[in-house]
Amino acid sequence: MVYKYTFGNPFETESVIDEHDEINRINCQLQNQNLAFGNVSINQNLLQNCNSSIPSLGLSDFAFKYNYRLGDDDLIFGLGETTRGINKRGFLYKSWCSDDPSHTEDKTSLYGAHNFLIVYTPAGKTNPNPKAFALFFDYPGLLQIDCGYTSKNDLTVSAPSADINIYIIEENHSFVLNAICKTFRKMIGKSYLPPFWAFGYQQSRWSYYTADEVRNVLKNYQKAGIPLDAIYLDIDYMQGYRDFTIDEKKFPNFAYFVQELKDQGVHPVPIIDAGVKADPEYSVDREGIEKGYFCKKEDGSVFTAGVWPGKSHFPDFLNDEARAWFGDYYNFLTKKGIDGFWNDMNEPALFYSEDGIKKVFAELKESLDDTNLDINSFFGLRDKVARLANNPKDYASFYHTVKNAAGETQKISHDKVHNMYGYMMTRSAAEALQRNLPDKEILLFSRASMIGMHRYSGIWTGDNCAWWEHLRLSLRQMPGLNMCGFLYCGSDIGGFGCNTSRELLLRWLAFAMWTPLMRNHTAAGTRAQECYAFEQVEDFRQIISLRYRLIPHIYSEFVYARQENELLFKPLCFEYPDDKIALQTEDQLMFGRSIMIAPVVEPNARGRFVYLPEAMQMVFFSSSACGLESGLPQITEMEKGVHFVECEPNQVFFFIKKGHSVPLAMPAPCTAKLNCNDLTYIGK
Ligand code: MIG
Repeated sequence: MVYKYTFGNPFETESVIDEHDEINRINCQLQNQNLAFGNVSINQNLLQNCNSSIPSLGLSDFAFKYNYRLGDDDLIFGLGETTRGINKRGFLYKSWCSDDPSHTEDKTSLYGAHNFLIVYTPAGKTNPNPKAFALFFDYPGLLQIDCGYTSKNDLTVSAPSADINIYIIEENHSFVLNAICKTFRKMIGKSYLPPFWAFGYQQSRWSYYTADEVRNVLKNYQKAGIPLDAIYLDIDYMQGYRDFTIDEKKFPNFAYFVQELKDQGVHPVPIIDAGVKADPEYSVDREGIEKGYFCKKEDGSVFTAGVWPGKSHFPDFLNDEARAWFGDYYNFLTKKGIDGFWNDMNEPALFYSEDGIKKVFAELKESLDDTNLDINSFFGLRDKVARLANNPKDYASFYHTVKNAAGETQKISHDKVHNMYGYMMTRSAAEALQRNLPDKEILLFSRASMIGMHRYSGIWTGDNCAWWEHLRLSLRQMPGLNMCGFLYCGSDIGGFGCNTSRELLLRWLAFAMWTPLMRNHTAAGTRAQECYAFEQVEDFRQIISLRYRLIPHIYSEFVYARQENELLFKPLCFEYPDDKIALQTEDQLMFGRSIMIAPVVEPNARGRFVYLPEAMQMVFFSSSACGLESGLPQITEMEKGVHFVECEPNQVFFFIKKGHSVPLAMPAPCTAKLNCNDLTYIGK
């Protein structure tokens, strides 16, 4: 059963597209309301003010509050790309797409806004069967989701305005968690399907600065015999960070260069940034201004903020015409043979706004001669500058031009629809690519996202670090992302920030060989992170080769999950709902219909403890002689319970459920050379 509660006059997000008849629609006006689960209270006093912009993100009082009393044993799942565990209970999250490169566990927001969560009550003394319901807050602005943080048994979701749709999903099913996810996924529409080559191994760095550097990466991968399907072009391939331009000095004869790589099975994948450089000499900026397609300030002038290229303008992706206009520019690159893109900085990230920086400079000038700063004035000075970036005031200072339900044009301030920006940028690309190249499959993924965007692209999880904690975080994010519709996902393997280590990279690869997006990426200034940069390169070759051997299986599980609205990665308790240990397992996942993975995620480990919720077949790949690169793995039957499995960094193991088998191909240098007809089945 699905209930849809409508409060006020919500902004149409198109997150939900399948409004099937089984939805029970309840119009709540603007008053307190008991829902099927929990209740909503509306603060009429605050509501009066909520037509103006959000003054800051630190609001403690919200016009709209949803509350549900949690039982002591309840768990909370979902919330997509967020920090901490698979079970989200005990922390406070904020839905507000944020460019924050420090994903520490205290962070309330990352790049995505994924307002879907499930409350699960395992079977207990008072309820013989497990129970669950899910909530989806269809709302494009700031949302605070307090999962028993302020008060341990209160799930409280608050919003600054009361124009909101809430969906509640209830299912009666022995695998209730899975059933709920399926219903939700049906409501939000089928997930994006990338091209087959996008399941190959991909190498990135900020940046490979010249065509020759890219050629060199490819040559080294070939020399090491490590399979590869894509090399990324970060912002430095452009002319002065201008989207849809190529620096011909560094990348001469670009179309020829693209072909040269593709002839060797490797797709170059350029980055596109949300901010368009403010430059009257630059045609994209000129056209955007002429046509009125950039976001504007209250007085109608174009909103200007600094990002990579310096002062930039921000396409109004919420406007249908502007969206079509920007999307068509991707043609500039597809015409040169490009068939993959990554959209970055689309929260949108703002280093500073023109107005903001003027104000700070003026203030600094005033206090220029005061060198005797005490604790308050010193930190005040520092914060003035630090707070220029991604400032809530700036987000409230510009406007989108949108059509309302009656088809009339209206202005809406950005902060009210902030979380839709990356979603609509990516939709702009996806729709244009579909319109212009209807028969071509194109790789597309984005940094910022909201539910709904999963129909158009995948995501990567942004600027993580070369920390073991972030390997664990990546594992924990995958099931939540799948619940929210995002199937084509991955994290920067090896870590984006900080210097990685050989051991961390190997262990990370052994986990990421299961993620559909398998991309090694790192920041400017870090040590070389390409696999060939480390000792005993054969260890890397063997693990990546095993990924290729598994691609037929991974791809078919992906297609199945997409088709049937299933999860590719599941927490163990989704399949073993009555198992008390499975409920708490945060470092193992079910993959597809037949596999359980238990990656090693600790430094200096020679193996790890694994929990088997039932008897399974352990598949162990030790070296090329024992299945990693060719040949067959060792298979051992194992009983239900806890086991210690020894596993060196150059080894891989996983489990196949009894009665299932998994196909293995022979490795290939790239997906184009993979023979999916020559398969050997392991397990029985
Ligand atoms: O502010 O384009 O997350 O993957 O390498 C940094 C440079 C901008 C952030 C992305 C990262 C990319 C980087 N970008």
